[in-house]
Amino acid sequence: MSISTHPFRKYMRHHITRTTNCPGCGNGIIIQAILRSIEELEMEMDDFVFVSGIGCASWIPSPLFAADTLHTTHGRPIPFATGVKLSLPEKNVLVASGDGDLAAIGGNHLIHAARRNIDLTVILVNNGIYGMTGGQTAPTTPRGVATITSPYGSLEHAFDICPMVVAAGASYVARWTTYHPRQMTRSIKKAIQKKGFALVEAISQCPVQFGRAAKLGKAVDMLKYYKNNSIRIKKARGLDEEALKGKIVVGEFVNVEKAELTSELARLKEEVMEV
Ligand SMILES: Cc1ncc(C[n+]2csc(CCOP(=O)(O)OP(=O)(O)O)c2C)c(N)n1
Ligand code: SF4
Ligand SMILES: [Mg+2]
Repeated sequence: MSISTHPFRKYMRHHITRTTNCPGCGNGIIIQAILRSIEELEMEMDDFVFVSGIGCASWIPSPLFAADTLHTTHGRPIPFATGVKLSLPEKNVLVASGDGDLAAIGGNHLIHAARRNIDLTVILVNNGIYGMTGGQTAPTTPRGVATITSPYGSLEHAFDICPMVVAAGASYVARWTTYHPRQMTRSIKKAIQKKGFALVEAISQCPVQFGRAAKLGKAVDMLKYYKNNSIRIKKARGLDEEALKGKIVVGEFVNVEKAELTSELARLKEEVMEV
């Protein structure tokens, strides 16, 4: 389907006629999941401010979406988003960015935003690599996988993003792969509606950098890999480390209600003004 006849064309800027993604990139599936969530929630693009950093995944909202978008510096979308949310608390602030952007250079911002439980929605696109800059090892690259900077296989242990963000204090955390677009959409809708820090980790294929280096084949082979190696969190909870080796645990990791920063600030402001 061409971009001009796509049912979500109405959500895209008119001067954009082509995508920045390579053929087979998972980013297209994630773009659809975000836009479908907005459509199914019957929300408007004006209800949102979209924020991204630098990397292939950072092109998801900007310049594609016909909305207020902030394409910021590498690793810093969450600080920018925090500033937007504090000054415009009525807006839904949605960050869409890569694993390198949010969990490597931006890792501290990620855990501290979760700790503060500020009302942001974060779509963390995890392709296990620095895609845009040529395929270097990321903190999310699975141990043993070869990349351009670890040709004999990465010796490092990878971050397990979802449990890390749960431990930091987020209100909503879920993980799906691009093989699970419906489930991903349901989680993005919940993340948007959650009053608090909400993160959806989208495991996504980068056939050009990751797939080639890890010898996982083309995009379809990577989707089949996700299908065959994903395991629901409920089932995973009963299994030991050995049984979970190589598996992608998918589902909801946490969904709780707790005090949120912008509401707490508004409450405090009222209390102080009354004195
Ligand atoms: C301060 C700074 N350091 C490094 C870079 C180079 N750089 C740009 S994007 C990127 C990594 C992108 O990886 P990721 O966030 O995973 O996005 P992907 O391309 O994989 O979607 C790097 C290292 C930069 N632009 N700025
Ligand atoms: S390099 Fe990888 S992540 Fe970047 S657009 Fe191409 S396939 Fe997608
Ligand atoms: Mg990446």
